[in-house]
Amino acid sequence: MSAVVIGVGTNLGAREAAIHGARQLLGARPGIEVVAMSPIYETEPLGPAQPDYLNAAFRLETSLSPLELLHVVMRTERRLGRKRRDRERWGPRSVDLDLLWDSRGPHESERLTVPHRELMRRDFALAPALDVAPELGARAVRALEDLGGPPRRWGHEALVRTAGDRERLEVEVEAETLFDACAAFASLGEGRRRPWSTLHVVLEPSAEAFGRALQSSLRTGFEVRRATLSNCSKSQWVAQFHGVNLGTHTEAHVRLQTASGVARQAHLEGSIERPAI
Ligand code: A4P
Ligand code: MG
Repeated sequence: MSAVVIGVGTNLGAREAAIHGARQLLGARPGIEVVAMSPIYETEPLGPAQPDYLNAAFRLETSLSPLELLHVVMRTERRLGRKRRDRERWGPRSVDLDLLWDSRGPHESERLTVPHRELMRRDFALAPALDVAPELGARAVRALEDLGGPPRRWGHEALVRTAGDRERLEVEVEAETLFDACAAFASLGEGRRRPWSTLHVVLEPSAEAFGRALQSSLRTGFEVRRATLSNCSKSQWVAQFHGVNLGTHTEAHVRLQTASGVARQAHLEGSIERPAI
């Protein structure tokens, strides 16, 4: 299995949906697993005057060759509705998927150049690529600094990193809100076509952000130590959080139930166990 970074850019239509759609379609292909997604950045267009882009990157584990991957990404662009007229050089497009980097090393052929020719000159490609592939190294970090640093982050998108195998899956999440994080879990699960029965979630380093989101529901200081997703199906899933109240060290168990697709409609239940004095 090899690690590959795919960059995604979109500035026409439902931009965020195109990014998540690309992630799901790529992850559903045999021989490809999407193991990480960068945050989404909102970036100024390079090229003719056109709307701002959303850019992100996926890290794949794949058994496919670079040319097989190129075929898959071009098919994925078409399935997401990319039209020929979107193909003006550096012009606006509903979705553009590029092979940015491949752990197997450079590839040069008539149809494909990897790393992508422009990678080191584009902050919108370099920043998300570094998020999911720190192996790009000091040269890439310096190049990004020379370009003025990473572009601005868009919305409250979660950074999701996964590790594990069929039996075991660990997910690390960084998100502004609980809902964003849970929505990211749900779409990742769907992308794998494997509704989770149980998911143990490693919350470092974002326990604080989860705690903040939960705090308003529980009206108490709360640090999440452990979270579990269960009863996951396409339309409904349940997240359980276990943590400690920072002020009093009471234990709390929180249950969040939601339906995917309406990620912001969530039902939170909390119970707090006061320690015996
Ligand atoms: N190709 C060669 N190498 C690669 C590679 N590493 N990955 C060939 C993907 N494709 C590669 O692709 C045309 C051909 O490039 C493919 O058939 C493949 O054989 P394309 O996506 O139709 O066009 P292009 O050459 O990539 O040129 P395009 O799409 O006009 O330009 P870019 O370089 O993709 O840039 N501004 C912001 N802020 N964010 C963006 O994402 N993107 C572009 C498009 C312009 N401005 C932008 C952004
Ligand atoms: Mg392209």
